[in-house]
Amino acid sequence: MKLIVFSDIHIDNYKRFDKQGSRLKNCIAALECILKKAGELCPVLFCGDMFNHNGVLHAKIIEEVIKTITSQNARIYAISGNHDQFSRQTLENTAGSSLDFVTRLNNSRGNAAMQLLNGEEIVIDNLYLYGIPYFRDSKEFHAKLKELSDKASRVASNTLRILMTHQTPIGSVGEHIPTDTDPFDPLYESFDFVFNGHIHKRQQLSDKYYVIGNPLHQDLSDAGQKKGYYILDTETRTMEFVPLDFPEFVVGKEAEGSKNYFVPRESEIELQNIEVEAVSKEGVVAEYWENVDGKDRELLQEGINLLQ
Ligand SMILES: [Mn+2]
Repeated sequence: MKLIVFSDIHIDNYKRFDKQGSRLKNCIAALECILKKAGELCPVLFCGDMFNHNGVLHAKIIEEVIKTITSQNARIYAISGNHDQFSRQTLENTAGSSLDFVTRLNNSRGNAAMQLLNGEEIVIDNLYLYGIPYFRDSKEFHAKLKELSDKASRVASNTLRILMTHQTPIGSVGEHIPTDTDPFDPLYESFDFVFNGHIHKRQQLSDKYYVIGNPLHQDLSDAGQKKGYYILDTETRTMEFVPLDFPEFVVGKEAEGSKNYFVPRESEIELQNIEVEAVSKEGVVAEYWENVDGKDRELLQEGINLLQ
């Protein structure tokens, strides 16, 4: 059997670099490419962040996503990422999730089947699949990981055990950014593969631990990276990266005839008469936050509290 694995598509009607809805169209086209490749027989694993704007889903976005999933008769197994969630995931409470709406709406319509995993074990032929939605609290994530690791360790070893997560593993980000799990944690030993979302740069962190990455460029932090998705061959247990061809963020001067998004180098931005206002520390953090993420107000508040 083959499995398609993708993550962090962050579907939204972006305004920057948009030409008459082109950015949303590209997100939907990428989703369609991936689901088309899966065909009717091959299950698709999705590691979180289907949507970009926490708690806000335009009707057009919902309609486009569901139309694409139903038209491709896709069978999708997913977990909620932080951007899908609009309330906090804890051990006691399942976070509210845009992906949950879309799953229910989708399953009421036709042949397509979506399933959102929330810490349970499901069996597909000879495959045991586990999924943990995004947890902000690393201790709670660890407790859930332990529970599933114990479950997976009791499964016969000639089966394939796959775990999906949406966290920040050691080795995936710069040393100053906090991480919340170690790819070499012995709890991962019960699984044959771990597919993690959240971090948009794809990386293999151990023989089994893969950061899947996003399938198309979202912003300047993607510059220089080739994006796409993975195919897992469950017989040979090998992963193949499949690149996708969508517009990319590029630092530098606009090249004529290119579909890419060009962001001028800082030195090329003309300095105008910028009046420097007296801003508070909080203001600086809030503005930085708007630029890098801008959605997660709860986390922003935590950052500001930390400053005070
Ligand atoms: Mn993401």
